Amino acid sequence: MTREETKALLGEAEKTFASESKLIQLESGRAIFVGDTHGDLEATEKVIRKYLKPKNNLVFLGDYVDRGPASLENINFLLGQKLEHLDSLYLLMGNHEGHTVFTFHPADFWEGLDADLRRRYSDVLARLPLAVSTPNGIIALHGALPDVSRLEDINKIEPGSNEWHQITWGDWQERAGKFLGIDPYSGRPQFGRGWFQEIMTRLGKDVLIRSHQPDAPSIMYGRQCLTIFTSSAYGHHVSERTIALVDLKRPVKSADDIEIEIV
Ligand SMILES: [Mn+2]
Repeated sequence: MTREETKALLGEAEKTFASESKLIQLESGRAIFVGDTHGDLEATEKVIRKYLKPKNNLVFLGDYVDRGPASLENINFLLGQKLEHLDSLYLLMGNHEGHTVFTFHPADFWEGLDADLRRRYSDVLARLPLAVSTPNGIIALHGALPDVSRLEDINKIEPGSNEWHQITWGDWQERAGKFLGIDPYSGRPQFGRGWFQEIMTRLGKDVLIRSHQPDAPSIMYGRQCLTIFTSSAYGHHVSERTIALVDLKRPVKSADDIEIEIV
């Protein structure tokens, strides 16, 4: 893509995300959740080719850039697909989309851009929605649950706020407690079982689907917290690329009600 084509794509994407809610409420059909792709364009193309079709809602859980070999191609492909499939493809925000909101290393995608394009990508990606809700008990987002009193309050979360950090940067630990502090090495806020139960009760949800934390057990908290990854960029930490499929008409009470496929 030329610089002009890239800027045109970013301009259109910015308008699209500005008109989308931070909380996407799915209504019917099937939902397909895709974990971090992190520059794994091949995984993204495979998922889009197979699952982007009428009556499917395809939800990517963030972290499209950095780590893998094709970050620029991956994000540009996803943005282009989003513009063509406004009501069936959703791109949630991961921490790697918020590089200028909260800087981190390594960030090979961001550091490889010139200052002008870095600002444009960051302006556009800072507008991505934060969470997906389904009528059958699921909330999906990148990391951990935000400290909001009602689901709709997610619409008011601003990039850089405490709640934004919880969603995009938060990790879960398989132990008691609510907020367990900030990990001194990664800067990630850590949460325990008490936080999960309290916020899920407030939001009226049964199952969380998220990505972000390669060392997390794939199923936690009474089988109500599911962590998936759809990238080869994690090496030995994540051996398979998985997606989660849900029929929105059927009740979902635990991970046992969710179909997992390897792509
Ligand atoms: Mn992440």
